[in-house]
Amino acid sequence: MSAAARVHYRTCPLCEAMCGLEVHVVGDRVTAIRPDRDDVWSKGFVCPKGATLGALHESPERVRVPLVRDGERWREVSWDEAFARCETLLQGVLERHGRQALTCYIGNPTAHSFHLGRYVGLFIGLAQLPTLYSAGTVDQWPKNVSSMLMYGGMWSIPTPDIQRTHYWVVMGGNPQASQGSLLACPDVLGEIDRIRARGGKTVVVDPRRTGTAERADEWIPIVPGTDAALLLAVCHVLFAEDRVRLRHLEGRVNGLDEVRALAVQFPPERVAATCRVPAATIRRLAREISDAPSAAVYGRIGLCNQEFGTLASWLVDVVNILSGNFDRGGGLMFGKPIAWGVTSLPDPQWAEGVRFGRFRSRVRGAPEVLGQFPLSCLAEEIATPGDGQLKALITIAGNPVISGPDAAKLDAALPQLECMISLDNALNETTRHAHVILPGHSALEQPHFDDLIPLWAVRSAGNFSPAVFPPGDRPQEWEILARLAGLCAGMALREIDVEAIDDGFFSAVCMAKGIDPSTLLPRYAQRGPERLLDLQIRTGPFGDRYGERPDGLTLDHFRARPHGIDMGPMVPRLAEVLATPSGKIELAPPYITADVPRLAARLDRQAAGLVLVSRRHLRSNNSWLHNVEALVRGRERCTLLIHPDDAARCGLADGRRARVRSQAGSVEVPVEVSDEMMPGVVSLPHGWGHDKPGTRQSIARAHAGVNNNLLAPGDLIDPISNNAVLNGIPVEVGPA
Ligand SMILES: Nc1nc2c(c(=O)[nH]1)N[C@H]1C(S)=C(S)[C@@H](COP(=O)(O)OP(=O)(O)OC[C@H]3O[C@@H](n4cnc5c(=O)[nH]c(N)nc54)[C@H](O)[C@@H]3O)O[C@H]1N2
Ligand SMILES: Nc1nc2c(c(=O)[nH]1)N[C@H]1C(S)=C(S)[C@@H](COP(=O)(O)OP(=O)(O)OC[C@H]3O[C@@H](n4cnc5c(=O)[nH]c(N)nc54)[C@H](O)[C@@H]3O)O[C@H]1N2
Ligand code: SF4
Ligand SMILES: [Mo]
Repeated sequence: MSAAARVHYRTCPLCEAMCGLEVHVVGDRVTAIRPDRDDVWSKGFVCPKGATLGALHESPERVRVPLVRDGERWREVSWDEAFARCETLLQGVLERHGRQALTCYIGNPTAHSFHLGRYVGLFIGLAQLPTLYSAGTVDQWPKNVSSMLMYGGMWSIPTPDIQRTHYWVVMGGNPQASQGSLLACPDVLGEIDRIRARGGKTVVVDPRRTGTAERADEWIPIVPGTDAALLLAVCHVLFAEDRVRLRHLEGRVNGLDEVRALAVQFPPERVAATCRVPAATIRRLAREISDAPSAAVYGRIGLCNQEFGTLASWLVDVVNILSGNFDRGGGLMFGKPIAWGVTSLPDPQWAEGVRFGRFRSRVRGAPEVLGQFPLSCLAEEIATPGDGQLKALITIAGNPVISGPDAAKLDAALPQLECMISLDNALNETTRHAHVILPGHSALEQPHFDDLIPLWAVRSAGNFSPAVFPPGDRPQEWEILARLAGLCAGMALREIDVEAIDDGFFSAVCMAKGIDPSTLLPRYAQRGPERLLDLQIRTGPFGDRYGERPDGLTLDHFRARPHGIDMGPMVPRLAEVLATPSGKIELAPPYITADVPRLAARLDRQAAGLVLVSRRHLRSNNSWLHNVEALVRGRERCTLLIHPDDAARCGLADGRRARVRSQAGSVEVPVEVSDEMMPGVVSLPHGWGHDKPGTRQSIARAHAGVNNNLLAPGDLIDPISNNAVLNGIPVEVGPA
C-alpha cells in the first residue's frame, strides 16, 4: 500500500438496507468499494449498487458547479451569481404573482440524505409555500394516512420483525430488487431462508413471480388493486372462526366492532373471482397466519401505488392486530431509532387533531391529504392560466418528469414556468427545464447517518460516516436549503443569515421535542446537521441526556466506532408511539372505512383486458442510477414482461417489440415472454426513458428505455390518500 492509501468505513445511502461499506481511497480516487464485514448492522451484506458510489462521485457528468441556463445554453457560474439569479427569479415571481405562484417538489433521495433529510423541514417551514408536492404521493402516502389515523403519527409505520417471525406475508413488495422498503433490514432474502430454517414460512402475494417469490415458500398471484378485498376476506375468516386474539392489546383498540361489521360482508367466496385467488387459499392463509407462533403481514409499493392504496395499507395492519401479531416480537413492530428522526417530529399543524381537505387544488379541486395534492396536479397547476397559476418551482433531489404519472404533461408544462430552480447533481429529464441548477455534494463528500429509515429498522443500530472527501468551500445542501427558503420567504439575499437561521431551526427542533434550547446552543461551536445529530442521539432512547446519564451515547461514541453501534432488536413500544386523541389504536378510522363501498363496487366490475404494473431491478434506483456504466451493462432490462398466453393472443414473441397503449399515452418496448407474470398482467420497470434532448447523461441516454409513466393517467388516484395509481393501469398491447 502506498502512503496515501486509506480505508473509510461508511453507510451506503442508496437504499433502506443501509449497508456498511469499506471505501478504499488513494489520494482523491476511489480504488475499491467492498462490504464492511465488521459493520454491526449489515455484517458484510451489500449489493452491486453500493460499489458504484465511487463512479457516481467521479462521473465527469455530475454537476459540481452551479449552472444557469440562458435559452438553450448552460453556463457554469459562481455560487454568488447562481444565488443572485435565484433571487431575481423568485423575487420577480413574488412581485408579479404573489406567494401562491410558488411551489416545490421533494424527491426520494431527500429521505436518504444526511443534509436534505434533516433540513427539508427547515425549508418547508421558512419558505411558507402554500402548496408542496413530493414523491410521497407516488410512494407511501396511503401508509402515512393509515398510520396517522390509527396511531397518531404519519411516520409511525410499523415494520415486520422478519428476524424473529415464523410466518411472513409479503404483499406488493419485491425485496429481491428493492432490498426492502418501510422495512430496513440487511439481506432480506437471507431472512427468508432463516425463517424457513426455524420452521417458518414466507408467502408472496404479487401478480408477478418475483425473485422474492422464487425464494419464498409460496407464491399467490393476485389481480392488481384487489389486495384490500383479499385482506378483508382474511379478516372475515379470523372473525368467523373465532381467531381474533387481541392479547396484550385488549382494551387498547377502538373500532373492533366496526371492522367485524365490514369483514362480515367479505367472505372469501365473494372476493375470490375478483382477486383470482381461490377462496380455499384465502381461508388457508388466514388460518396459517392465525396458527403460526408469530406472523407478520407486510405490504409495500404494490399496495400503495394502486386503486385501493389506503384500504390495503390499513388492512395490512388490521390483520396483524386481529391475529395478535402487533407490537410483539415476530409480528409488526415499531422501530426504535437510536437518534429520533427530525423528519418524524410531530407536526404542529395537527396538534388539534388531523383534518383532511382543508384546502383544494385550483384546477381539479382535489382536497389536500396530509398537506399534499396528487403529484399529477402539478402539471395542470402550471399549465392552466388563471389566478393562482404556478409560476415558480423548486425541485429538491427529484426527477418527476420520469417518476410522476402523466409524465408527458409535466414535461410539457415545465417550460412554461417563469422560475425553476433545481437542487440536484444531475442535468436530467427534469432539471434540463430549470433556469438554475444548484448542485449538492456526492455521497462521498458528505457525512452520513440515516434520519428517517431507522424508524422501521429491525434493530436499533446506528453508524456515523464522516465524509470520505472534503466538501471544499462550496455551500453544503443544508445551507442551500436555508438560502432558498429565505428567498421564497421574500428576504433579500444579503439579509439572509444562514447561521442565525440554523440556530433558529435548532431551537425549533429542540422545542418540538420538548427540550429547552437555551442551555444547549452555547455548547456547540459547530452548526449544521452534525449538531442536530448529536442532539438526536443524546436526547434519544440511549443518549447521555447531556450528562444526566453518563454512560449514554453521544455522536462522539459513533465517531470512535466506525463499524457502528447496535442496541439490539425491536422492543414493544406501542405506549410510547401511540398519539391518537383517544390514546388507543383506532382500528376503524371512519375516513378510511368510508371507502369500503368503493371496494365493494369493484367486486362487481370484471377486469377487462390487460393491466400494467411496475417493477424494480436490483441494479437500478428509481430513475437516477442509469448513468453508471457498471449498472446498465448487459442485457436490456427495460422490457415488457408478459405471460406466454397473453403474448400469443397479442401476436407478440420474445425479443420482438410491442406497442403498449393506455388512456394516457403509448410506448414501444422489447418483449420478454415469461410465465413469471400471471395471465392478464404485464410489467414494465419504472425510472427509464432517458432519450430526452438536452440532458447530460450520456450513459443513460445510450440505455434509454421507455418511461412507463407516459402510460399512467393522472386522474387515476386513490382518492383517500391522493396517491397515484401506478399499478393496475388498463393497457392495450400489440406488435409495434
Ligand atoms: N410507474 C412508477 N412510477 C414510480 C414508481 C413506481 O413504482 N412505478 N415508484 C415511485 C417511487 S416509490 C418513488 S420514491 C419515486 C421517485 O421519484 P423521484 O424522487 O422524483 O425520482 P428519482 O429517480 O429518485 O430522482 C432522484 C433525483 O435526485 C437526484 N439526487 C440523487 N442524489 C442526490 C443528492 O444527494 N442531492 C441532490 N440534491 N440530488 C440528488 C438525482 O440526480 C435525481 O434527479 O418514483 C415513483 N414513480
Ligand atoms: N434496486 C432498487 N431498489 C430500490 C428502488 C429501486 O428503484 N431500485 N427504489 C426504492 C424505493 S424509492 C422504494 S419506494 C422501494 C420499493 O420497494 P418494493 O415495494 O419492494 O418495490 P418493487 O420492487 O417495485 O416491488 C413491488 C411489487 O409489487 C407488485 N405489485 C404491483 N401491483 C400490485 C398489486 O396491486 N398487488 C400486489 N400484491 N402486488 C403488486 C409488483 O409486481 C412488484 O413485484 O424500493 C427502494 N429500493
Ligand atoms: S443494498 Fe445496495 S444500494 Fe442498498 S444500501 Fe446496500 S449496498 Fe447500498
Ligand atoms: Mo419510493
